[in-house]
Amino acid sequence: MKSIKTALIFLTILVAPVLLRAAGELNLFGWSEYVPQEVIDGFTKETGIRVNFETYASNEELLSKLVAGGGAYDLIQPSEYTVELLIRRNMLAPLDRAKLPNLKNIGPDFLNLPYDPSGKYSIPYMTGTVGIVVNTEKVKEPIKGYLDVFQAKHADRLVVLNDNRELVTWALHTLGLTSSDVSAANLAKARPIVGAWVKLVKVFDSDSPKTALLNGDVDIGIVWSGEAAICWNENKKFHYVLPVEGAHMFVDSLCIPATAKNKAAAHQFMNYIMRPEVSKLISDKFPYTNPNLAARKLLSAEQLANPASYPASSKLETFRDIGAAAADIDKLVTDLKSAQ
Ligand code: N2P
Repeated sequence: MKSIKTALIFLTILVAPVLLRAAGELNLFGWSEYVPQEVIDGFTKETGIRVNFETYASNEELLSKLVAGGGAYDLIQPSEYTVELLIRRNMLAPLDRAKLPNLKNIGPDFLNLPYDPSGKYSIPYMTGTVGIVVNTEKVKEPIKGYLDVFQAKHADRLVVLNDNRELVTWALHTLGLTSSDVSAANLAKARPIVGAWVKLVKVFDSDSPKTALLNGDVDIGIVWSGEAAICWNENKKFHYVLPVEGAHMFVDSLCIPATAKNKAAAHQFMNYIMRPEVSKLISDKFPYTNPNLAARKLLSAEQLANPASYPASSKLETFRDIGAAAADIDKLVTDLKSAQ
């Protein structure tokens, strides 16, 4: 009897790692502060699939690592304009809809958008806006738009996203232009504006811009809405303002690179995060605008009333792929920052 028991224990020790390996792995490359560890752990617990998770803080970082990584990633999380670019370059694998029954939970307004008109390559993860957080205990005058933020009197009191496309777009908006009006002539007009702005900024941070606001290092921020929503949850003195000149509404997706080696696991993860109760966990931790309407039903009235997570609609624009001008924008901002 004892020897049978011992044999069984040995067998388990020998077989378990093989089974685990057979369950496979998933290389996830996503935005920082966006995918809760709890969700990743829940997926592994249920499926046995080990998730290797790496993060980035801009679409441009994602792109350069994707190109350099040569097949290292199975699942990525690009924003709308980057999905469009990746499709144009044939860098995404078409999705197998049969493996994604939970797509039914996503609101129709978030499906088949212009960056992926037939929804062949992407599923929406979260959406949000880029707007202004004001510490109203410190800033008494009304802040309505970018021009109110970038004032000499606010020098060294600002945190803004470390994102070149965002920065240039804000300047274009103050000129009455859209995020796609990126001709050389328009960029030349935006240049001195961005040049003056970068001098006023205390902190550039795309990972966790809330930190500088919460610890009182700065009084105003231009940040992702989920970061603003966390500030509001911490203290109601932090108000969220969508800039009057126009603001970016991003739609961040999950996509599978064409070179991915674990496409089945990637589909499994996509379907997993679209479960209402899993998607709710994402909203609990990172309060962006959840496109999953079944999950929204599980959110509290307070979560849905957070003005940064669910803002009253305003002048919003999603970015489009701008081709070669993206490199010009990168250079423009990099030059201005290093000239400081
Ligand atoms: C999460 C960043 C939000 C993504 N930290 C902006 N597209």
